Amino acid sequence: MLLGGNLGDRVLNIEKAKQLIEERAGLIIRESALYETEPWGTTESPFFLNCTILIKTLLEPDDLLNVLLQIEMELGRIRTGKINGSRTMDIDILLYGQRVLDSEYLQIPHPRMHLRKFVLIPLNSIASDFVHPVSGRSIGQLLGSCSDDLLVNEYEPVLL
Ligand code: PH2
Ligand code: MG
Ligand code: MG
Repeated sequence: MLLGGNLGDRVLNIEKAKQLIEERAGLIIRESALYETEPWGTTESPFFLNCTILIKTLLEPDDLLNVLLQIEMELGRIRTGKINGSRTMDIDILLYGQRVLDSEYLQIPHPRMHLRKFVLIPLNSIASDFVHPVSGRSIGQLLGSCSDDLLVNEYEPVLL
């Protein structure tokens, strides 16, 4: 999964999201560092913090999605209807094992993940050999051929 937000206390929101995911969806097996990332698909937003996690869950994808949407709401997400708009928390299912799913509400693998370094860099750090079920290419390979050049840097908190 990919977690990210660009409004409010970004670090705290990611910490809270991870805690709620463990309480309601399943154990976090791996997690990436936090990355500060340039907004993709919009220019007038603040930078995002993003990270990826791998979880072990008993929930089916659509039940998992409902749990994640509920957590987004509890963390103050307001859906403005703007595509790629600013938000306190967005939690996206990128992959679900080797499953491929295409419904009105949920597409797995995430259809734009291979275009975005803010996804591929954190994902590569926890699952570089994982094979994408549609393209048959590993995360490392997808990253190697991704032409996105927006900034993605490991987050270094400013200590006062
Ligand atoms: N999410 C988006 C659109 N743009 N840009 C960055 N850097 N990080 C995101 O998580 C992000 C984005 C839509 O969900
Ligand atoms: Mg998203
Ligand atoms: Mg989302």
